[in-house]
Amino acid sequence: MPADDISLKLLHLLRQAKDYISGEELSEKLAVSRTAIWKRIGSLKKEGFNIEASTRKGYRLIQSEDPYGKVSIQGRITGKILGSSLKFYQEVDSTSNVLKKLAAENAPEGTIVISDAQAAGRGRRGRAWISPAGLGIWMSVLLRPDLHPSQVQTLTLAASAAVMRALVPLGIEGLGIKWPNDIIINGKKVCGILTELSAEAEKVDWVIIGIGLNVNHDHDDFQTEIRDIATSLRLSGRRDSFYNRSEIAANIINELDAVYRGFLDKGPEWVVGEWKKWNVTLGKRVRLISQAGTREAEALDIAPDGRLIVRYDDGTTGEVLSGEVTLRE
Ligand code: BTX
Repeated sequence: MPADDISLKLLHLLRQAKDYISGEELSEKLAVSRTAIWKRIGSLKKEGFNIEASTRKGYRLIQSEDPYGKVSIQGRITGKILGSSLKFYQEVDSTSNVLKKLAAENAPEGTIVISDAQAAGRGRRGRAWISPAGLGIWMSVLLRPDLHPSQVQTLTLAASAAVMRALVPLGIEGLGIKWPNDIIINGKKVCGILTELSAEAEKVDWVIIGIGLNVNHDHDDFQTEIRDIATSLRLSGRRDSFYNRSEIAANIINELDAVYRGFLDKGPEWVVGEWKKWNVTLGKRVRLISQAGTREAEALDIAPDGRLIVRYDDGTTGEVLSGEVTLRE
């Protein structure tokens, strides 16, 4: 039995027991040595679970909200592909960088890296993604789809649709997706998605989807340069208590698993349909900023490969693969 599985089952037994349960009983039920139990208890405590140990009576879990960590997240994963291997860190430079190294060492599809903080979180085009400890979800997911590189943009749409499916039940007003990769609440960015790939001419080797979600930030937790453009779930939703990051991270993983499988089974049109349910871009006037310059247009539709279809002011239409979009009312 892999170590992770023992930790999950151990936690389950401690929860069920509600009071002390002896090391002996745990070791019998899990069919591992008492030393193995003792080691797992140590790592659960390190993750932040409040477990009391008594030489006479055994172990007891003081029930409280789960800490943010590997076991809390993994215990909620129900998907088939994503999360089979999950690595959790307190701080890394960037979860996508860590995962790139694992991808180069042949890590399997579905491997996930999450960190409580990132010292050098990355956005697109060399921009920074500010990722302090204790406040957000910073995670990267490894996919190995059998795709042509030109089809990968649809996966960015799949990821934003999945994040929306996980956030909608929280009941926060004003949530929407701005093409291609921003999740916004009333115009402010709450989540950014960075898709990176490695491919040969015709075939993708891996795709890494990096998701950064601001969860429990208060106004002052944002650095001044992004204070006016950024928001968090807590700032826009339930102000009086903290959101459970383990639960939200697991929900995002589970939804991404479902949307990814939908993409593989039903095709890109289905993903675009999911994405459109929450888009705030189509039908709006947009300002397109690309290397070629800035142009205004009306956003008409999304092509199955993820391109934005627009009508320029001179009446011609075009398809935009990437670039910045500013919504104009
Ligand atoms: P982006 O290029 O669309 O957005 C980056 C811009 O967003 C920055 O220039 C800044 O203005 C603003 N910004 C920076 N930090 C935040 C924040 N915390 N909240 C809101 N706005 C912010 C978006 O890129 C893609 C971000 C992906 C981040 C994930 S986290 C896990 C993974 N690891 C990693 O290094 N990146 C990804």
